[in-house]
Amino acid sequence: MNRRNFATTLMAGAGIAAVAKNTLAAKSTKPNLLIIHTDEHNFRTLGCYREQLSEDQAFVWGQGVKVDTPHIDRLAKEGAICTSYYASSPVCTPSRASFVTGLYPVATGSPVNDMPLHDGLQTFASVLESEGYATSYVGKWHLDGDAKPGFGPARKFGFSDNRYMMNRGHWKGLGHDENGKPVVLGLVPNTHNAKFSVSKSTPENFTTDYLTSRVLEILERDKGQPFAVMLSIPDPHTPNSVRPPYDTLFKHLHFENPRTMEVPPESMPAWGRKAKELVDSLEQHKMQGYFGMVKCIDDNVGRLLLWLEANGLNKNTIVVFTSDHGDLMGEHKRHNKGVPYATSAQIPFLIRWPAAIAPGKVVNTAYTTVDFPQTILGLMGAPGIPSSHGKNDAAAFTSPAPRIDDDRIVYITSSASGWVCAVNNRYKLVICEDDIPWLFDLEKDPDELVNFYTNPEYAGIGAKMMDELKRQMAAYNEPGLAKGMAYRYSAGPVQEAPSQTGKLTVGNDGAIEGAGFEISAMNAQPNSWNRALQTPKNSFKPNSRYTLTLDWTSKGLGANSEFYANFTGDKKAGEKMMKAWKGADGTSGSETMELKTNDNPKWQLVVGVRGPGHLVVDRIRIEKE
Ligand SMILES: [Ca+2]
Repeated sequence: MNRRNFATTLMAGAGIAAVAKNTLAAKSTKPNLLIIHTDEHNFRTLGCYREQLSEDQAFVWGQGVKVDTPHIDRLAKEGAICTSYYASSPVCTPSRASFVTGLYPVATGSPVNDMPLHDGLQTFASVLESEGYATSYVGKWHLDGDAKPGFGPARKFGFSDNRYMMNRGHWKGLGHDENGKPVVLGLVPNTHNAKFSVSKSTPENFTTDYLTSRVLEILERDKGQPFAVMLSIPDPHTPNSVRPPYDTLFKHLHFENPRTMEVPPESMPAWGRKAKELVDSLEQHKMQGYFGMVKCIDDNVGRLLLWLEANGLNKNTIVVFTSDHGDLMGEHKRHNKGVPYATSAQIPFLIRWPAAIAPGKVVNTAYTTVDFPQTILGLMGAPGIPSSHGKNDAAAFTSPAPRIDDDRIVYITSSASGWVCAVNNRYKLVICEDDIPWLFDLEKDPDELVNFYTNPEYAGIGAKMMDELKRQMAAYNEPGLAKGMAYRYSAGPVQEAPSQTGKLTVGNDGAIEGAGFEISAMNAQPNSWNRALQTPKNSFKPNSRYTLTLDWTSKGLGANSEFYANFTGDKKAGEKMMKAWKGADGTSGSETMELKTNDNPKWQLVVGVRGPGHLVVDRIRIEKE
């Protein structure tokens, strides 16, 4: 029923005065919806997320290396921020398929990129359309197969105005042809290449601005009736380029390597090391360009918020800011997404609705994009999608509680590449074909470097996450199960991947210091060497004397296992100084060691456990004499 029919129906059974009153009531209570959706958005690049994090987590590229996002932050201040919202699958198409349909990707026809949504699926937009909303979609869609750019696809999935829906492509300039239809500027016929100079692009034709301007036109057109508009900005996805002045705004910033980049590949989970290219440095101009794209997005969010305010629509318009997945931006030696690490799989999710959501609310409950349709429709008082896999958790958002901390477990999947994951507001369990299960404690180890799965203290939570993961994999037809893929459910007697938690710093006096390193290798092979920490290359000056002091605690060292500290110089020449010691469970100790380096600048220190055991390095200090 559209709004006109609604009014007519009322008129048939009531007097004119009653109609006027009811129509007004309907108008004032039916909330509008504006979704601002970005592509590949690292949540650490938003001020409101940095505020939720420790300094260490907020500034992984160095102190003060940040982009300010006052407009996006305003949505969090005046509404709710979700701290555990995940892509159903951290890639474009499947995550978006879940976001619109409320189904796990395999049920949508779109479990991997460029596969089209099944015909006839209901979406939150088709529900709102039948509720009388003016529905529109502007920007990147990626659910209509491999069409590129593919403007205005015939299948609309409830977005009645989809003129500016663009299937896919990350071109930087958009415009109109002589018939007023959107075009990619400079597109070379029969190719996907555009001859378009970003450095000469303008607020009229740069893609982020262009799409926002089209949304403003639609809002102006539809403001007299309930509307639901989704703006899908293709940035800050690669290529990392942006129009002036954003292209030079962050030239002064130097991005340091995130500490998780310094971990040796052999200490990473198998699903983490599988990348075309593991990176060991950052390209400064690309990082600066990413920040520039985010800043441009924020300013465009500001344009939209200003319009709502100027038109008196702030209070009754629900504004959502989110993305399809994240971008690791160098963390864990990777760029982009596709893995369950936080900045790949977790998405920003902010929702402002002054009429119903208390300002400054923090929702820590875990959700995936599968939950979006049911919850948004629930909030709007519209019927849900009957076949949805998602949860209507509208009550969590409308409750007066300033903080929601439900330990609900959700399931996320790679859809295609052989890992699955269960996550809640504190723990994350990942299983794959060729490694033992990895259990992260996101509170103790937000860098996601330590595998707690084999730590006896975590046996209960590990089993709980595993049971729930298996249940959801079966319930939602995990594609891996359908293919008979043998995910490993339990740890066998295999070598543990070594892990490093703390950070070493080099002081002004040349001393190297660090704390909080930990290794859990309870199921390791008797003779395996497992690292807890290693110093960066070239930490030691040639021909110098050093003293190492190491305070440690043992938590379950096997009878034949040892802790060790090993200085190595030129490995081929056998330059090595090692000390090993044993410690019963619960004991702690302090070791000292002297090192005299020679001409070789490559001296390095590795500390770890040989064989099964759990070692905590409470403090390490290496002083130069
Ligand atoms: Ca994407």
